[in-house]
Amino acid sequence: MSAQSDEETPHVEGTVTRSTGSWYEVQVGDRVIPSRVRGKFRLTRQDVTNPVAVGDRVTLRINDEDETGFITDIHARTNKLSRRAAGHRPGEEHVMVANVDRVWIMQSVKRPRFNPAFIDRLLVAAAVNDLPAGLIINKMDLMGPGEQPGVMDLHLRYDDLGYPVLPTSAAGGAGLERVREALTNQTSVITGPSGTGKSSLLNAIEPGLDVETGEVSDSTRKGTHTTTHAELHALSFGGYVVDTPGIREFGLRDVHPKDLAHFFPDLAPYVNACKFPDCTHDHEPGCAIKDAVDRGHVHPARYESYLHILQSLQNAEERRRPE
Ligand SMILES: Nc1nc2c(ncn2[C@@H]2O[C@H](COP(=O)(O)OP(=O)(O)O)[C@@H](O)[C@H]2O)c(=O)[nH]1
Ligand SMILES: [Mg+2]
Ligand SMILES: [Zn+2]
Repeated sequence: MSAQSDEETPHVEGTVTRSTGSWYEVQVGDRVIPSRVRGKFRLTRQDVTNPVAVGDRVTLRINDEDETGFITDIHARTNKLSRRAAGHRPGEEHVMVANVDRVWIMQSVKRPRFNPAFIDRLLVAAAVNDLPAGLIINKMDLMGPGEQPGVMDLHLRYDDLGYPVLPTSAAGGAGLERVREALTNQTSVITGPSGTGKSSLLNAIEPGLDVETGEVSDSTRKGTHTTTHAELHALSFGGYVVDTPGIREFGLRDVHPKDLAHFFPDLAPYVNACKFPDCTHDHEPGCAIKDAVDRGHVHPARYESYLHILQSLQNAEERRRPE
């Protein structure tokens, strides 16, 4: 079915690592091919701002004269990390990264302070987007001897829920081998608050990456937050990693308050045992989730995060409701 010109040069497969709007960088083996896309993809997907996203596997035809490519096919995605587009096309979907194997939520022991509520919010966002998640706890070198039990508690809280926890020190080198193992041959997204050491960690596991790090002053912070174009960094030991600012709101606002507990693997098993089928697990009598918290089966901090997110979803819903 392909056009005559398609048959003159062989088609190859690659991964989109960068997008600048009209041009895409496609990794094919060790080569990076600047490529364009067939107009038809733009025309047929009007609900999406970017028909080809970073992380997409594509088929392309390489023009050997100028070493550029022409994307002729976009393969089906296993999943995607998207957000609502802002600006001139509000509400449309903007795919940040496609085919993500795991999202790693990064926190530091301190500076900036450790924030479990932030973790829980991102874990829900990851679950809503069908993305496996894990935690990286960086700056372990800043942890005092008395703070050790808190980190153990963290392992129990998250590792037991199926979220791998990797303690690291990008500065001191601790835990880096386990990070390399976890990222090998995967497409990984590292996200988390600014200053936790995401870029430092990438440089530590792959010195050639040369990602910019450092304290971000308040005056320059505004500028960095507008960076919405994710980039896949190829890893020498196989796989890709994306360093991206917060995915905090991704998909969360599409969750109906009554469905929220399903995205907490520790709460979900109890939802059908509540007295009321429409239980919000907040104030109702006979709530199986509250009972599980009281009996020590659910960590109180997790339940607190649930209530917190529930409240924000209910507030958002009220704002949307017409008078
Ligand atoms: N003590 C300590 N400082 C770190 C560590 N990792 C990063 N930092 C420092 O934290 C600051 C922010 O790091 P950066 O990688 O730019 O954070 P990002 O905003 O998450 O990318 C820099 O001053 C780093 O030197 C660590 O493991 N231990
Ligand atoms: Mg950074
Ligand atoms: Zn309940």
